[in-house]
Amino acid sequence: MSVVKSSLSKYQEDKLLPLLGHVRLHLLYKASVHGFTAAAFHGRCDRQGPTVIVAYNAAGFAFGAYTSRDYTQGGEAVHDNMAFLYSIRAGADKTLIVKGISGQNNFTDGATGPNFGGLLFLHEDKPALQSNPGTGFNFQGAEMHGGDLNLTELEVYRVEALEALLVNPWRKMQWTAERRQELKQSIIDYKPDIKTVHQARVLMVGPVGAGKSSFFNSINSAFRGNMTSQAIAGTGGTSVTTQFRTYTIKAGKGGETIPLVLCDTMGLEENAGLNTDDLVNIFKGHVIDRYQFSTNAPLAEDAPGYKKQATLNDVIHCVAYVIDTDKVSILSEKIMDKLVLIRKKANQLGIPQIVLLTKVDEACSHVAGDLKNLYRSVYVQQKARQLSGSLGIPLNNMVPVKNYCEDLELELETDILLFMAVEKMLNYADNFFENQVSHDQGRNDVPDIYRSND
Ligand SMILES: Nc1nc2c(ncn2[C@@H]2O[C@H](COP(=O)(O)OP(=O)(O)OP(=O)(O)O)[C@@H](O)[C@H]2O)c(=O)[nH]1
Ligand SMILES: [Mg+2]
Repeated sequence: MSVVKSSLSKYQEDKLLPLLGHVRLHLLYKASVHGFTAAAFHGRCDRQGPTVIVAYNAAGFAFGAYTSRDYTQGGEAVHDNMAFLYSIRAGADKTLIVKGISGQNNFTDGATGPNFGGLLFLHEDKPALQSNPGTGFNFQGAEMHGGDLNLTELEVYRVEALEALLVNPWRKMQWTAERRQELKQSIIDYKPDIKTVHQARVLMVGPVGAGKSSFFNSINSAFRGNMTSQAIAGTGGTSVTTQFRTYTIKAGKGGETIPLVLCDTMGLEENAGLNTDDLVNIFKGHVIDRYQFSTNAPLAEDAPGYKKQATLNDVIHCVAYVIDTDKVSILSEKIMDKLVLIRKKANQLGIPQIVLLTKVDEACSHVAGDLKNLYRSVYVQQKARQLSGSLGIPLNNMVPVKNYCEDLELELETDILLFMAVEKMLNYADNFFENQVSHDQGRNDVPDIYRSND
């Protein structure tokens, strides 16, 4: 995915930032990239906390609105005494700032484009503005936008307080080359607790575009020592991955295979995507590599892709839910229901589960600037806590990572986070093996619970 670039000029940024205090701006939405529609705006900007809109027109104005409140599409008229409109124009003496009219509401939290009464952006899902001075805010149209109601661009930024870094990180980290080497070696040396099992099989499950395939590519790159992109990753309306894939990884080109198999699945969607019955088949080791998922019907027992005699080598030993950090607050009810159901099935089979919180670089500008800020980012910690609460997975099973996507070279910090995620997966796979203690060590067949059809 190409990085979405801000259209703010240095001049405009220098004028805008002082209006907002000691803050950093994080671009959430850019209409020319994500679409000039209310739905595209809400999809990226709902529940993001304080935001500022920047609209641009051909008359040379950069203008918009700040609110300290969330967009939620709750349909309410919102009073926000922090909200204001502003306009920046090169050559103008000073920036125009317009506070709300006392006693009036400042915006309507509906499903339309952002509606600040006096200014309604994305009018009729077009690059257009509706200007109604006197509604909520009093201003002269000529001063605000020069009377040009066609937008050449519209951006929304999350306004992040610069203090939003914890003094004490919530996880202690060592960002050294020795630590990277130690983690890498411990993974290479890993041996499952059951003699007949040679590799830990970890399954990645999560919404479309969360970064499942990229995680495998990143781990593969970190072990090989150079960038690889064996799994197809990218963005589409629906899941880019349509086959079940089981990937092995080599420690260096031509090196030994590491004791981890990463299984990649099709993304979860509200009404389509990965079928939860197929997932249970995968948990139980019945699905072969390259099985083409069908969203209509799960794999039938008599189909060619169905492996009848699954052994402990074939079953899943740990599940990793892969979730985009920035999307935690906007996971739909249907996706949450699916995740809860998957979690229930995994619990029934005694499979330990962790969460990979991806795209931490996109989620927080402090982290984008320096990955070492990861465990000091208040935003990332909040998202981890929020997801931990809603899925009922303890906070210490939340593992934030950054995948290699646009990078040309490996980075120490990225590698360390990736290796830590794998270390966690292997520790949890061990818990799975420990749960099989009553199982005869010399045997390789699955526990009885795997034979029931629940
Ligand atoms: N900035 C950033 N981008 C990421 C990260 N992980 C993935 N991406 C991007 O997100 C997009 C989707 O990544 P994929 O790995 O294809 O996601 P997926 O979960 O396999 O998606 P489906 O197969 O469609 O379900 C790609 O454009 C990646 O480059 C990350 O950690 N940081
Ligand atoms: Mg994929």
